[in-house]
Amino acid sequence: HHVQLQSEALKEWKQHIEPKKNDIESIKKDIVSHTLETLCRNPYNLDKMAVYQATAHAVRDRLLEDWNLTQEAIHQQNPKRCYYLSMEFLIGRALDNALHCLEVKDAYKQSVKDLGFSLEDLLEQERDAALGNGGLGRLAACYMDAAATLDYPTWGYGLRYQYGIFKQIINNEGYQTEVPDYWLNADGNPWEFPRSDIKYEVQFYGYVATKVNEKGESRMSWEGGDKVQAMAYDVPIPGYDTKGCGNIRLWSAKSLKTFDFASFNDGDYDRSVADQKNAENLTSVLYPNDNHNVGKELRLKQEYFFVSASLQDIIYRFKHTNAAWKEFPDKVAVQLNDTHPTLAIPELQRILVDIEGLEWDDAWDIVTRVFAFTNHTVLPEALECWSVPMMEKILPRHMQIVYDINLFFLQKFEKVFQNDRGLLNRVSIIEESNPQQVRMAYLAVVGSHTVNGVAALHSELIKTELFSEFIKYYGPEKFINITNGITPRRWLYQANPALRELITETLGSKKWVTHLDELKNLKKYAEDKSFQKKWIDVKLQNKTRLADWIKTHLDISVDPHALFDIQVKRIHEYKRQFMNILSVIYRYKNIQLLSAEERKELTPRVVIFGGKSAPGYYIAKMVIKLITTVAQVVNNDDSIDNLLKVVYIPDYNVSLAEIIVPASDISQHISTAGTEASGTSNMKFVLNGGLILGTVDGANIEIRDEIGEENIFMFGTLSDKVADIRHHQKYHGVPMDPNLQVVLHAIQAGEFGGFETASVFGPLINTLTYGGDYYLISADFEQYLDAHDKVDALFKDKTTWAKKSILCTAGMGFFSADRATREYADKIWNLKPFTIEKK
Ligand code: CBF
Repeated sequence: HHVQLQSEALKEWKQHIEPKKNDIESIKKDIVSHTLETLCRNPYNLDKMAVYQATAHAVRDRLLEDWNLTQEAIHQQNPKRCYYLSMEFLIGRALDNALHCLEVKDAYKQSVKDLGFSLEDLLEQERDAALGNGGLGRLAACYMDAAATLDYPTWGYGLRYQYGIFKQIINNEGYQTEVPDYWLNADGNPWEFPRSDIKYEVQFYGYVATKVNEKGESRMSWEGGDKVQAMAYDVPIPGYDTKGCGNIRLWSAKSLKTFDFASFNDGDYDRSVADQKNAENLTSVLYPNDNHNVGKELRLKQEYFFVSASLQDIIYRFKHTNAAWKEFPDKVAVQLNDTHPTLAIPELQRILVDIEGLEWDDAWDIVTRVFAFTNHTVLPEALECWSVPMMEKILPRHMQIVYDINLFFLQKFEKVFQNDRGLLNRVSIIEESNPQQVRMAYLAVVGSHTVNGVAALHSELIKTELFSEFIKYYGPEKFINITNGITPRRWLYQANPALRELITETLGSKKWVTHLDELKNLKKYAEDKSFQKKWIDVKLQNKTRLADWIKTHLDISVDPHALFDIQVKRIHEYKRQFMNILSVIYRYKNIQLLSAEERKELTPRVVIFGGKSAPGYYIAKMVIKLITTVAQVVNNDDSIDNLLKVVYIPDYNVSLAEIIVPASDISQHISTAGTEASGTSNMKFVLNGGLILGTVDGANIEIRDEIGEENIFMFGTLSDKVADIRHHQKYHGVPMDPNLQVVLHAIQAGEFGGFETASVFGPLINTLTYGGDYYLISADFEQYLDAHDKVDALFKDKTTWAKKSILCTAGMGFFSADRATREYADKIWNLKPFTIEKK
């Protein structure tokens, strides 16, 4: 119930809105006043955290000006809006990003310096907002950046987890252990705004009754059960080169029940607060699984809580415009980031039919014109299914609605494909297992107008495999491809200042920051000796920055002139970090055999790994243990003349990626073909002039097409051959590659950590032998080693390497998140930018 101010009072308010000034004196004043007044600290009890907080508050005030302007502009122009529903937003740090977007970094640097601090030190105080697992969550963050930059009226909706993705610690024995990431620590989070006026009730459990509405019609009604409150927190997302500012609205669960005085008086204090805690537990923690669905009840409740609050908010805003329901799809687009928010489909149908009194078909027409669904994976273990009994218990009315959606869909389907029960079974939203399961991906397909994959190959696989039966009914038009993109702001402009300056100076403007295609103009310098020299120097600076980090944090010395070979991403069998470390062992054993003369010919390598395993993923954790064990042996072997180093960077996150990505010579993206939907770190590395060693999978393929096949090292089985090889291996055993055999023997013989440790690796090695080598490590090993040889050889030719590196960056225009977001806006959302001043 917000108050609308009348003209006189409104005029009065507006007169007192004073824009922040960009001069250093004003900035210092802002920082000092936040120190004294917001934080209640003074110059005698300061620390870096306090000054970081004060600086963050000062910057956020500026962002808020843009945020308010943006809301006002959108309110007045009343355009169609898009809502991006995502259970994950892997945002990372905000301060540096905001300083760049507002183009005030230099002024702040100077101000902070005058006040006795270094801005670089302050930036390090900030905790990452790590509300995501990996690619999917980071993609959502990149798209919010692009939408804000392009002035699209787009908001993100998500959950405000109190604990983001866990912090990874590598213990003394080289195993991953997990500690909670309480990112909202005692110092508070200056980048969020609690909206205590924006709260909704969310219902669970209960039963379904029939009720007669005002029009005398009989309607279903969801009664009883529990209620939890959702409270909004807004996170402003700065746009670059615009006064527009985006928003991610995150929901936090609060109890609706007040303190239970009866139990308190009985002396049962614990019970009296239990309800409160129970409700708040709902948004306590992010499930730490990437590409893996575990089917936990609390997760289902999180998903419903999320979509219920978001839809109530979206509908509240829509109703404010006094438009009729039939206009809803012209005013609202909702993108489902994977199946996680799919319950929004039956939820909107429920609201329209049960509460708003629309007829089923009219409601369904609205629903299917509002939603669109992005699929991010074809891995069977990642596809969400919810058990029907669990759904019936937690969401009894939704379960009925899903049955009806399914029934009507199957009836129509059957009209086209008569007498094919098998086919009907295969496309049914309900899987006839015991217990029955709701196939969320099918529900998402049936309830959306458009389904997109995230890279060309992946979108093709969706059509030919995952949803092939649906194409027969809907036709191919419903299924499109939008290749992922990354934001050039964070992943080049901010993370790589040296390259940013060189590119800007060479191209003569900063236009590339918002028009990434401009990078193509670097091509003409690819063979220019003096430009190559500058380019090589930038890379060396970035490698030195990473080498310093490794020395300071891990006490390992690495030579920045060695070839930096990096694989950082979630640890997963399909991503094949196992194959990488096996090849490192092969390299190590070869070096041992080389003469002094031969060693002179060898390119020294630093192999860098990083990434988290899901806490319950045993094999992935073994891979980490193998890498850290090999690192221990190799790094302490003085006999190999520093020709090889192996580094495991613990707790890989967005902030570390900003240091790691610009420092690669080669990065590895070596998933079994057909398993990695897209990958986005591949784009980040190539944008920063790193070459790729990759399989013919995901976005690697399109990167190759854009930068030229001569500028990428590709190898391995093609996706259309994978099934045959698997089939063959299943029935005839795995033909073991001879070099791989040698490596496995070395592990089994205790060369890494002794016999006891070797036995720990037994189950891991078994995945290749008795396990049938599902991910084709043996089948690809020879080609993989050959590709490594080619990398070694080319790295000796500095000029050719530099040329290829320049052509890599120059060819990456297509992979901007701006292009991808525009494609969503044009092909799916039918969304136009709103009008707002440029900076
Ligand atoms: O589309 C973004 C990314 O999503 C995943 O991380 C995912 O499904 N969780 C995929 O595994 C990536 O390939 C993809 O780039």
